Amino acid sequence: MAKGIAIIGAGPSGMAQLRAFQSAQQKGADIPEIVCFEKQNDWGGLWNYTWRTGLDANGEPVHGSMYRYLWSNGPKEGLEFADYTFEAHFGHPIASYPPRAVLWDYIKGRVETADVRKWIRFNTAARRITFDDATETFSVTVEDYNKHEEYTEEFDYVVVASGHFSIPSVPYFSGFETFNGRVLHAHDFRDALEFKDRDLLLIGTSYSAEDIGSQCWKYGAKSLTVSHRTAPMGFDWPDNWQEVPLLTKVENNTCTFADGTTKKVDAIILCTGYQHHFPFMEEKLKLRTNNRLYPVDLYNGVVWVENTKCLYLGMQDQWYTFNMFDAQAWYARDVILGKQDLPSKNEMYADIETWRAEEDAAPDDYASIEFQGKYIQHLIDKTDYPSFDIPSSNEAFFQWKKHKKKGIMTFRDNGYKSVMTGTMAPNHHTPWTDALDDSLESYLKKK
Ligand code: FAD
Ligand code: NA7
Repeated sequence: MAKGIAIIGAGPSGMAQLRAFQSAQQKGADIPEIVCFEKQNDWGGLWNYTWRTGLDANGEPVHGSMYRYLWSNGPKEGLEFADYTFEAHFGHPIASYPPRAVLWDYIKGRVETADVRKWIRFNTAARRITFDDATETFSVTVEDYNKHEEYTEEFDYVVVASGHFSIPSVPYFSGFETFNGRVLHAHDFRDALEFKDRDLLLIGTSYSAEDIGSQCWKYGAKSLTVSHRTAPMGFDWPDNWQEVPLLTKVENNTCTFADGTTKKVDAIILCTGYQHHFPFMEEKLKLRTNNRLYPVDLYNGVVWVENTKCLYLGMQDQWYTFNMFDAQAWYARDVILGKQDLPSKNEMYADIETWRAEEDAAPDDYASIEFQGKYIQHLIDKTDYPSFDIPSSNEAFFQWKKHKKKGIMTFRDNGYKSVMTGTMAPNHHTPWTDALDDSLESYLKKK
């Protein structure tokens, strides 16, 4: 059995790993020493909101990409923990699209109950992780900001759970350097009120563009123009919202698009996605992938094929989130505890290719959701993580997609049935467009 495990990051994926080990321990298993290094001063990863942008108090790149007024962009019924339900946490059923603070409270509740905070060293950033083939151990060098010291410890296993929606992909467009307004990436967006009464250009057509645009619309932006590289989103946008082809240049405040049309704007938000970025991993351990459902080089989406003592959690593009991280964490735990057989390198690479080919063949989002559901089922079948009805869970996502198509500003007013408890979510007391207070207290108020 392994002597020591280093976990990098105490976001939802790292927290799932801590809970997975604690669950085994609770059932009587001997577990190795666990040390989780977290560069922030609290847990929750992206759900731990920060007002900061740029560098944090320690000069670290700010991890947070979440913003005020963020409400879940998918139904909570698709992410519910199988071992800790929303109803158990809040004491009563709640509506289906909770704001950030409510989801943060939920994910914290489980690990507080599990009493695993003692395994985390906060304010401690991973700096350099290397593997010595002779001793078969990892050297993990970290910086402790409380003590102002750097130190190195040896571990048998490393689990990287540092997230991949934090380091922005930032394209350049001609004229940016002389634009008379603010150009920012979604990573640095915090408060929609900054753009009240402003004309706004967003670039990109995925979650960030859709949701940041919707927030800004809700909080009073004058107009929204969304520029696409591949295809428009095509929702039933409000009258002051238009979709245009790709930006070609900016002159003063005037933006020109590929079809020759122009628009004067006050600010430009680049909703152009994020990079998988692991500067602390030595090259032979470093995951290099784009954002997709089945990244390269990870067997079962988790185990680094070239060194199976190194594992990555949460590196997939995400329909499912929290319960997928759980399925991965339970599996990773059992790999570390020696309870999972790993095939040869060639077989692992061949298996990865089979999954990736299936991902590539998925004709639409519905098939992609089913693909991720199948992946989760595949992992759950290997461990004692409580099984849940994945087809019904997929169905919650299908309904969500349909509700978005029907009304992009009203989809959050719908409710779905919990796959874990069978309870139907109540409607929220206020339609999303009118609900300006995103606090936990306001959300949990009964009608
Ligand atoms: P993260 O949450 O990113 O956590 C990683 C942790 O690692 C952080 O605490 C970080 O400080 C730490 N870390 C990083 N580098 C180091 C280092 N060198 N040393 C030590 N610690 C380190 N998902 C949903 O289910 N619903 C949503 O509505 C939703 N909205 C989203 C909105 C935005 C704007 C973004 C960016 C993502 C959203 N997500 C949403 C997806 C989100 O990725 C997951 O919910 C979840 O936060 C991923 O968890 P994680 O632990 O893998 O990564
Ligand atoms: P995504 O989902 O990775 O999407 C990135 C978007 O940015 C996508 O529409 C891309 O267009 C677009 N993009 C990327 N590069 C460019 C350039 N150079 N020019 C124009 N457009 C570009 O990132 P998000 O931030 O939206 O979502 C990430 C997570 O945050 C997500 O899981 C949510 O939960 C919240 P493409 O379609 O490739 O042409």
